[in-house]
Amino acid sequence: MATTVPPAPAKKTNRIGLQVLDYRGAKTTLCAGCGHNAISERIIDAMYEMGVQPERVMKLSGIGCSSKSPAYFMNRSHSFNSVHGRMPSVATGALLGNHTMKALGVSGDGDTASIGMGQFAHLMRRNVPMIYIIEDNGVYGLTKGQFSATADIGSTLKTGVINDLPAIDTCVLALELGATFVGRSFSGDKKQLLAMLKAAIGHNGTVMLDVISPCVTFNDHEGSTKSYKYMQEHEEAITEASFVPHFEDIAVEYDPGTTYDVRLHDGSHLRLRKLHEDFDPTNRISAVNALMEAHARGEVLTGVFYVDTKKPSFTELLHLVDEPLGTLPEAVTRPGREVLEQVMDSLR
Ligand SMILES: Cc1ncc(C[n+]2csc(CCOP(=O)(O)OP(=O)(O)O)c2C)c(N)n1
Ligand code: SF4
Ligand SMILES: [Mg+2]
Repeated sequence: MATTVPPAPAKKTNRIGLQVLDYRGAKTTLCAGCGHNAISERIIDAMYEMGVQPERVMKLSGIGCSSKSPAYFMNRSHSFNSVHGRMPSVATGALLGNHTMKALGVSGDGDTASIGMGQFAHLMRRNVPMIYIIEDNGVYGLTKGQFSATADIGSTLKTGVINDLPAIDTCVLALELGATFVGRSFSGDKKQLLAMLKAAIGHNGTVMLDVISPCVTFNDHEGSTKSYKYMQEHEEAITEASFVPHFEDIAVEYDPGTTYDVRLHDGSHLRLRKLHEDFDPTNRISAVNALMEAHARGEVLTGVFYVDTKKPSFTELLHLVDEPLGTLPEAVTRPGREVLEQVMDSLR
């Protein structure tokens, strides 16, 4: 008797026909339970769900466990693992070479707030159109757990050493320096982080996301303020982010009194429900105040703190031609002797 084999179930694909597998990378070599792995998973989900073409993405990083993580997602994308703290200048150069690419930078709290501080400041100030993620664990994980500049004062190392220097708040800094999308999340908060990453993909300007990402090997003990337990007890969300991508119908009801609707560059909508009454995510001063007040209460504020969709990005300010500089033909980029002579004549 002939047997009929049931057809294999259709593989789930996104709006550009790719499977989630097409957004994966190499198998992680980070410690099991490291917050950085959870962030890589959310990046995969966000890029897949937004239907971003992996070949149109450049992944950039510095040095650290966090900076290794781009190897563990999107292996069809372009990647550049740069020098410690120098990812911003590599990213700026790469984007000037091809501003049609989506740039995603992954850094660490050491990579950003110690050795990379100068470069970070100028990236924010220029509003370079890229997503800049700090995988923030308060320590130099790769070099075995020394305190970083984002470690809170009074926080202890496993060895009992107490941190006696104040922490740098990278979100307050990014706000002051000019980033146009600033937020903080927690690697353990899947829903919040995914919504923020999807909105980040739709923004045109610098997105600075500080994601608390516990280091299970060196900084997840009692006394650490960057541990899973501390975050579970002290996380205080200021906004609840939901997201309507540009390819979906936006007719979802919301109350304009309590929710901001931000239309992003790609036509997507970021809906921010205010959880604190007088908070305004379009006001930098309000965002800085909220962060400082929460810090004084010992809370870790999360959510999107600030969005500005009007400020021109660095590539817009430079009035770059539409065609990427990197693919312009030599005849255009090297005008030749006659043109040079005309210029010289005009100066005589
Ligand atoms: C120029 C230079 N200085 C110092 C180092 C040593 N080093 C490697 S990674 C690192 C810190 C990494 O910390 P972080 O950026 O927080 O990443 P994590 O490992 O915690 O994810 C340091 C100091 C280096 N590789 N290069
Ligand atoms: S040492 Fe810490 S930061 Fe590095 S992989 Fe392990 S848990 Fe993650
Ligand atoms: Mg670190």
